[in-house]
Amino acid sequence: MPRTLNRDLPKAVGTSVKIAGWVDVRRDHGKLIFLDIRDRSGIVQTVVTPKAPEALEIAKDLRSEWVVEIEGEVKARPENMKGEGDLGGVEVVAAKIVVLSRAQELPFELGTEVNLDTHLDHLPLTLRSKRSRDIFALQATVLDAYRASLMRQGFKEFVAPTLVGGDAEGGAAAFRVEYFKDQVAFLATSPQFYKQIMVGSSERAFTVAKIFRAEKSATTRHLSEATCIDFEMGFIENEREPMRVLEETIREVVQKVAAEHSDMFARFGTSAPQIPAEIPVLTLKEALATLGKKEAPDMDPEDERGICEWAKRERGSDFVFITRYPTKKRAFYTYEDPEEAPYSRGFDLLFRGLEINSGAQRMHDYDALVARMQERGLDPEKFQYYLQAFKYGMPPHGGCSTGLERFTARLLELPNVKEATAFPRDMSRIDARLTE
Ligand code: AMO
Repeated sequence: MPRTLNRDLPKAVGTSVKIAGWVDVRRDHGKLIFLDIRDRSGIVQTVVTPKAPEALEIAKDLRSEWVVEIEGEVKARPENMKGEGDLGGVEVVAAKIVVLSRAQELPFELGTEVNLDTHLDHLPLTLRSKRSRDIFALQATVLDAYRASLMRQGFKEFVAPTLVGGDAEGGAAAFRVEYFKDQVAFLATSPQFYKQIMVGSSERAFTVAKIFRAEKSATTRHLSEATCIDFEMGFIENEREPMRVLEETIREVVQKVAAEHSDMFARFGTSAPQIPAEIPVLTLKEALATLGKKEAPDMDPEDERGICEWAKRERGSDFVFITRYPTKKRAFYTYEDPEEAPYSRGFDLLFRGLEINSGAQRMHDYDALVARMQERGLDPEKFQYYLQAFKYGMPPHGGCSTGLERFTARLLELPNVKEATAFPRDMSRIDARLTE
């Protein structure tokens, strides 16, 4: 008999089926044993009665997370016995149970609240919890919708390399790789150079890339390995164009997430984010003035939270753009218009108190870029490969990068970005905790 997925059981009332999955919960009631069986499509109750004595004997041994196949008849549950959700109206009366895999006793009941370290120590188990399944179902939708939106807007996906010859961000600490003859390599801190090079090939390019940051800081928003969705586009007037593309993309992602996971936000004690007709845009100067602060070269995490509260209160927006940071605070490739000096055409997008995206118009003139490198103490010789893109004709261009884990974490208001990472790496963890 072929397997039926739990979600198809309401259409199968009165027929015999075979379901397969994990024992989520077992409950004993007198001579009856109830098993909640979890598969990728949902959880359904099965009941084992003395009318199937062999199945009942097997059911007596079953514990949470054992993997089973159950054959039986699908019945509608009486009105007063209905459970929650779409599958609450049916149950499977077991005729036969086959154990596919046993599970050892669990260290704690799945779904009980444990501290973050304990949760991360046991990810092969805790990723099965409803909370984790929700988070990563939402993240998959974010990725899918982000890609679809960029493709609709004329961007082509490419795959960026992870082994690189230098640190694109200059300042973000890079992991060294000792392997190559006569050269130290690094793990990429950003696909920055490659997406700019791809503008020369496809005008509008995007990539979903792994980035590696050897930051010696343990915070709720930093990972050693993160996932970025980066895009870059040619023929722009200024940074407002990539900002508009980003805004459109974020709007489409939020719409898709809200449509597909409407019930999820309530489970996480939040709601779908609010985006007004236009996401508010403030210069750094305006943002600091709004917070009653003196001019400063950057915002600290408290300022980011403060300005997001303002945007929500005054503009009904969970998102706010900050522009016009001082050029010297931004990466060397950031464009500065002489009339706007000393401010750059870089921008950040803040969402519910956190920077989730950073971008800019870039320098596109070869001579100006070489001069900027020299100003910053970078040796243009070492960037000859990248500089070819500019030597051989590069239009004015710009783009940006969204941190997938940060975006996911703020969508569900998770307190730590690590919870929005299936397998997080930080200073003190690669799967297991690292000893000091
Ligand atoms: P930036 O360094 O701001 O910009 O990175 C872009 C976005 O990536 C995410 N991010 C991180 N997430 C988790 N842990 C980290 N350690 C981490 N570092 C970065 C953030 C951030 O907004 N090349 C530029 C982008 C551009 O100009 O297009 C860059 O790398 O969400």
